[in-house]
Amino acid sequence: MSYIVFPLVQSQYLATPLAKTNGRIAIEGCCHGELDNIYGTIKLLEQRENCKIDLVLICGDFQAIRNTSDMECMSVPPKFRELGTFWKYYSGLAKAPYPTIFIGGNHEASNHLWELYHGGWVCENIYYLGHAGVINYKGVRIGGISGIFKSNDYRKGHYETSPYTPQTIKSVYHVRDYDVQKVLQIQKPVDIFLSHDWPRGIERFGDVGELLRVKTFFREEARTNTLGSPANEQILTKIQPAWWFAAHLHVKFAALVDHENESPKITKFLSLDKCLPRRQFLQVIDVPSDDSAHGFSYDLEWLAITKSMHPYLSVERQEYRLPSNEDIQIRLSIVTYYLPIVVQTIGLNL
Ligand SMILES: [Mn+2]
Repeated sequence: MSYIVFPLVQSQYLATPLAKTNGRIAIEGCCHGELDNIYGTIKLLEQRENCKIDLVLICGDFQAIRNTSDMECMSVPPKFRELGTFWKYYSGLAKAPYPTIFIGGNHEASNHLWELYHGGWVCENIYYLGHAGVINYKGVRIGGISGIFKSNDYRKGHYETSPYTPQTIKSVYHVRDYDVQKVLQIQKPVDIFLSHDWPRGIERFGDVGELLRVKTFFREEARTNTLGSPANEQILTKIQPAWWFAAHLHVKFAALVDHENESPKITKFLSLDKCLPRRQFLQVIDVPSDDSAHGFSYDLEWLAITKSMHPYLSVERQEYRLPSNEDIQIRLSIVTYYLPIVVQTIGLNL
C-alpha cells in the first residue's frame, strides 16, 4: 500500500527535548475518514526521525463509517459522502498500527457514536472517548468532549435517534450542557484534553494577527468574542489541562494560556488542520508516561462522575434539572468511596 507523504508540523511551543522514557504521542486534527494516510504519515515520521510513536489522538470528524447505511447518518451533503477507510479497520481487514483515541466532531456516523455514548472501542486498537470522557493511557490522563457548540441545542436532552431528520442529523452532534457539567466536576489534574471546536476566546492567547490574516472571515467573531465554544472556555478555565488540542477550523494555531492561579499553571493549546497534502495536520509531543502502567485504563474519578450523574441523563427533548453542585458532590463522595472496592472485587479492564 502506498501512502501520500505530508509535511509535518513542529511547533516550538510544544517541542520538548526528547527523552527515552517519555511516551510519544502524535495528535491529528480532523480525520475525515483518512485513517490510512494518517497512519502512513506517522509511519514515515518514525522512519525519518528514528523514533517510536506510542499513541495517536484524533480531534474529531473521525467518520467511523462501518457501512453504506452509516453514511446516511452523517451530516454531509449526499454527493460528498464517502465511505472512507474506517470500514477496513472495523471489519478486521486492517489493524490500527498505533493505539488511537478520538473524539467526535460535526461530521460523524452519529448513529455509531451514539451506541458508544459513554465511550468504547470502535474496532481493535481505536477507542472513542464518548460524548464526554476521560481515560488513562500508561498513566497519561486524557479527557475530551465530542461535538460542537450551538446555543439553541445546548440545554436539550439527547433525544435524537436514527433515522435522523434533516434537523436531528445536525442537532445530534451539538454539545449538551449535561456532558459539560460532567466534565466540570473533574478535580484531579488532566494532562491532555481534546475538543473539536475551540474554546471561545483562545485566539487572544496566541498570534491573533497572523490567524486573522490567514482566516479573514474569523475577524467579526474575534471582535465580538464569539469565535469558539463558550462551553469549552468554561472547561478550559476550570480543569486547566497541561495540553489542549482542537481542530474544526482547519488551521494550525498555537496559544499559551496562563491561568493566573496562585501556583502558575499553563495550558498549551494547539489546533491542527485536516489531513490533506501541504496542510499542518500532525503534531508530536513527549509526555512523561509510566511504562509499568497498563496501556489503557478506566479513570476512577470519571467513572464516579458518570455514575453519580447518570440519573440526570435525559434521552428526551427536555434536559433534566441537575441537582445543586452540593448534592452532586455528596453523591460523588459516596460513589468515590465504594468504587475502588467494587473495582478490586470484580476487576475492571478496558
Ligand atoms: Mn468539523
